[in-house]
Parts: sequence; structure tokens; C-alpha cells
Amino acid sequence: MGKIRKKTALIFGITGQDGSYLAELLLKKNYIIHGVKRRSSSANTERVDHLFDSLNFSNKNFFIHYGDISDGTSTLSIINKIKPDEIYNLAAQSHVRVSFDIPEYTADITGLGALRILESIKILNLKKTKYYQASSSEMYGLVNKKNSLNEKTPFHPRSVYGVSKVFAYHTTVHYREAYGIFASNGILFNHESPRRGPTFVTKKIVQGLVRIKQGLQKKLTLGNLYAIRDWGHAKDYAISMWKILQYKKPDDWVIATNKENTVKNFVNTTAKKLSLKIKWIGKGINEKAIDMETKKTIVDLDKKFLRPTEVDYLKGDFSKARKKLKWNPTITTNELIEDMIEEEISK
Ligand code: NAP
Ligand code: F7E
Repeated sequence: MGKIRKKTALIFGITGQDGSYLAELLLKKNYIIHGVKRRSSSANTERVDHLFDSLNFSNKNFFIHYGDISDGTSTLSIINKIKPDEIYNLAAQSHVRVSFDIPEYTADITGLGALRILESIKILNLKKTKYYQASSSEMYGLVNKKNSLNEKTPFHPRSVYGVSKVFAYHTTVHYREAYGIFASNGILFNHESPRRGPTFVTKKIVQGLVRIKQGLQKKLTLGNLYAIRDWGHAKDYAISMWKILQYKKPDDWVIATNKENTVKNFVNTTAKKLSLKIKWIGKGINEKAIDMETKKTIVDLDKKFLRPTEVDYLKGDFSKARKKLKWNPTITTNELIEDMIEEEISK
């Protein structure tokens, strides 16, 4: 009997939070992984270095290539060289607040990047290559009623990040319809982990409060405390990406936990788990949290962390994924916070 051929996956955005969890998952599933990293002046592979067999570079199932999805020819050339079974496009300028400062760049990477990959699949006539697009709950943006959002809810993005993701979403649907490419969207709601970038709110809160508890930092400064988010764990969400490409046909999928929390709740839960007793006083931009033991302000607010337009409410209805993909989140927000705290303390 012949050997079973290993599947090959190409991951754009492998150095990011999700890329690293997805690579771990697919290696366990016996895939050969190719990841694309962009050139940077300092090391940017810390989330995946452990996958190279302790930096001996002896993992024969894991390869990294230089590339950049702003560069159409190198993107096409990598795809042509590897001709992967599955492409996961996780590459993006992924910070919503930053997209207000660098909108054109964000549109180029987060929006046009998807087009460059899909166009490469089309030009190369790769009939068997499946494509995953990292779509986002930010596409929903302005929602009228505080209902759970599903695959049928209309989009009204509130940032160029969201607008670019809507472009990439529709481009994915279009390449599926026009050229028969197996191209699917995962509409993922916020997902976090110890590997979350330090300027996203969950990591900023956990890192800040742990450092305050350790006496290494005096204060944590935030923006809008009342935004509502549906926070899951990135490990669970990586599984959904793989399941989406194993489904019998390409489709669009909401991935969420269907639980809601405000930023303020996230602060309160984290503080409680660290045995910090806090009391909120003041209103609006002057609202702050006092440490009841030291009587010092340990959380305050600054306008610079507010956005010109905010996404106030995001809670996802993932019943389609639960039913058809048999996907369920396994890690609660509480457990997510504990995981993030544990890693922060062990530093
Ligand atoms: P992340 O940690 O910011 O990772 C983004 C990845 O994209 C990094 O590997 C980054 O490389 C890479 N990248 C940026 N610009 C690039 C370029 N020009 N060419 C090639 N690669 C480039 O984001 P994440 O949280 O893992 O999210 C993964 C994807 O899911 C993103 O597309 C994000 O927009 C989307 N998404 C995230 C969430 C969430 O809650 N996390 C929810 C919905 C959708 P460097 O390491 O060099 O920066
Ligand atoms: O903000 C509020 C902020 O930056 C969450 C990305 O992964 O998820 C992420 O986008 C909320 C917002 O994530 C601060 O105004 C308050 O309402 O952690 P965030 P995000 O904007 O929801 C979506 C699904 C993605 O697709 C994106 O790629 O928290 N907030 N104070 C703050 N946010 C930040 N960053 N910093 C603060 O100080």
C-alpha cells in the first residue's frame, strides 16, 4: 500500500497570534506547513520559534518564506512554488484604532492582500487549493439592536479596518462564485490568548494589572470602558478555521461564544482574580478605579484611546457552525483571563 500523502498548508500571517495556534494545530494533524513572514528589522517569529524544534531548524514539516501581501508578484511566486492544498489568509494590519492613522496602508494589506492571493489561485489555475479568509465581526460595525449577529446580518463597518475586511469578504465570495474556487470566510468575533498583541485591550488590561500587582507599573490607562465584546480563546478559533476548510463546500461562518462582556467587566474580573480590590468613581472621561488598599488610582481614561467611531456591541450567533461544523468554544472568558494572567505572571 502506498504512503498517504501529507496535506500542505500555506499560512499568511504565521507570526501572528492566530497563525501560531493554527500552525501548532496543523502540525499535530500531520500537515506540512509553509508560513510567510515579512522582513522586519528585529525578530518577529517569537510566537512560532518553538515549532522549529528548539531553533535547530530541524522540523522537516515546517518552513518559513519571506513574503509580503502588499507584493503581488512574490505572493504569486510563493503560491506557485508550494501549490498548497489549503491557504489560510491571516495576514492583516489588524489593529482597528491604528487603521484610523494609516487607512491607505490598512486597505492595501487587509483588503487588497486577499485579492492578491485569490487572483494568484485563479491565474495559476489551482483547482484543488482551498482558501480561508480571516473575516471579522468588525464588518458588522454599527448595529441597531443588541441582538446576536449571524451570517445574514448586514454589514456597516465603522473603521477602514472594517471596510477593508468587507472588501476582502466580498472578494472571497466573488472568487467562489465567478471561478469556482473553494473560498470560505470565517467571520470571527474577538479572540484572545497569552499571545495577543500588547496593544489590544485584553492583553493591555491583563499585562497592566499584573504589573501593578507586582509593583512594576503605577497605572493602566484605557479608552471606552462600555464597549461590549464577545471574547473567545484563539486556540478554539484556530480549530474552527481548519473545520471551515474541511466542510463539504465553501461557505461563510460566524465563529463566536455568544457571551457578552464590557471592557469594564474584563477589568473587574481580572482585578478580582489578582485580589486587587477596586472601586470605580467619577463619570465620563474622568471615571477611574481606586485600589481600596493603597487608595491610589490604578485605572484611568484618556481620550487618545477613544476612536472617532466605535463599535459598541458585538455578540455572535454561531449556531450554523455548531450544527454543521460541530464546532463549539471550549474555553470560557473566565478561563481565558486565567490563562492570560498565568502566562503574564510566569514572565
Ligand atoms: P495579528 O496577531 O496582528 O497577526 C497578523 C499577522 O499578519 C502577523 O503575522 C503579521 O506579521 C502579518 N502581516 C501584517 N502585515 C503583513 C504583510 N504586509 N504581509 C504579510 N504578512 C503581514 O492578528 P491575529 O489576531 O492573529 O488575527 C489574524 C487574522 O484574523 C487577521 O487578519 C485579523 O485581522 C483577523 N481577525 C482577528 C480577530 C481577533 O480577535 N484576533 C478577529 C477577527 C479577525 P508581523 O508579525 O510581522 O506583524
Ligand atoms: O478593542 C475598547 C475599544 O483593540 C476592543 C481585533 O482583533 O477584534 C479586534 O478589534 C474594545 C474596543 O479590539 C482600550 O475601543 C478601551 O471597543 O482589543 P481591541 P477590537 O477593536 O474589537 C476584531 C474582531 C478584529 O477583527 C480586530 O483585528 O476595547 N478599548 N480601551 C480599548 N482598546 C484598545 N486597543 N486599547 C485601549 O486602551
